[in-house]
Amino acid sequence: MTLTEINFDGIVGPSHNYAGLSLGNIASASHKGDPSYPRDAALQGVAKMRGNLERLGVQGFLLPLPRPNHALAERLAYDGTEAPALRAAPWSASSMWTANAATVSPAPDTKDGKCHLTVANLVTMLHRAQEWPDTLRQLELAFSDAAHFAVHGPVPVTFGDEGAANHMRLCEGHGSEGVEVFVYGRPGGRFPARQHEQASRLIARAHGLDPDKCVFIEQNPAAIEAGAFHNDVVSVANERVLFTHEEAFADREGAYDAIRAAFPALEVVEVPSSAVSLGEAIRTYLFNAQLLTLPSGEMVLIVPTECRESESVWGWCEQMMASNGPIREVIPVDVRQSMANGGGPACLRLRVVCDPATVDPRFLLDEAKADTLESFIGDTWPEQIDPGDLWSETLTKSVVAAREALLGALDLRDLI
Ligand code: SUG
Repeated sequence: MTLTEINFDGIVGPSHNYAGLSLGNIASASHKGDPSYPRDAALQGVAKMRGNLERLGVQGFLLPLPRPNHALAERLAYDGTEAPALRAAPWSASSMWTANAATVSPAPDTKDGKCHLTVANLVTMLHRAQEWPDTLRQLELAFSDAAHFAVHGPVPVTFGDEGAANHMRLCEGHGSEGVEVFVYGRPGGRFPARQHEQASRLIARAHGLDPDKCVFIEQNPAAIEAGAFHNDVVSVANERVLFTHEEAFADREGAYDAIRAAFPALEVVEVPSSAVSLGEAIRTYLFNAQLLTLPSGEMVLIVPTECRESESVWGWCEQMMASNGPIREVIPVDVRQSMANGGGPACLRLRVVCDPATVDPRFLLDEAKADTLESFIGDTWPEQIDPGDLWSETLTKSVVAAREALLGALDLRDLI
């Protein structure tokens, strides 16, 4: 059995819009009320997947969830008079950020030798808290092979859990035993701390991880304050490399020491604040990058194009590429529609280390399926959504029809 890292990208749903729903997410707040372009957004996502399929030879995807969510609207006693945020929540296409779908512990790390996935409860934000039941259904379908996967329901709602966005894994190779790093926030700041320490500890126990191979680290409150609402906005790990901003963790040295104690081969690639300020790192999403090991063994970093346009960020990247460090190339991709809601290349993917043959093949991409996605999205996804369009009969009909047509084309009508 060949264990491979598969990136499951969220296909951007036809209801993608900018409602400013996420307190503490600066991009989302600053684009509130802007027109959105769901077709462009979804095509940008497919182009990113195509690039990675070509680079890695394997790529997965998860489907948009049913929107508008009439059951949520009913629970909100929706009658058209509510505050704009409540009006918009049932329309959110936020499941596109699959880094928040679940926390994943690959088979080599777990007691029973299965890959464990716990769906994230996302309780901190109303528009995200509606995701988990439909996400769970999808995970149960994609990873239904019970000999290889264990899919868990959400942790109790008392403990906010935002999934893989606050979880990193260090290992010699994806198929070998890893050290799992859980990053949590402490409440009490200006913005919500969305990952609760107890949620992370509970998941580590439920997944059957070896306590000596788990590290729990506090996120820097200053980073949350500056807009890093998830840890993956300020650091990312791949194999033995931790790529991080100097100000990512509450106790910088303590964090590196704790990881090194469990994983002595750790290589930290740290970007100092003097080279890239915390604010610029968050604005450009340098760390919300996909740090990938190519089949050649070379490591590359897929960053948003915003990084290429920033003097300090690109200057640092060029210097890094010229050095002899582990990250050999930095590749910009255009995911601007997602970025405007605070979601970069890393937010758009959930990493699952497994044998691709054990995954329901309907969730795996190939060139022909990428063509299908492009053609359905091009024909049926709304070109533009203005905030006032939400709940209009025309838009409601068109987003429902667009999603259902795509599910039909992918033989995934089970998800309707
Ligand atoms: O939860 N934005 C998402 C972005 C999630 C990014 N994910 C990771 N960092 N892994 C969020 O804040 C904005 C929706 C709106 O405002 O309409 C939003 O939900």
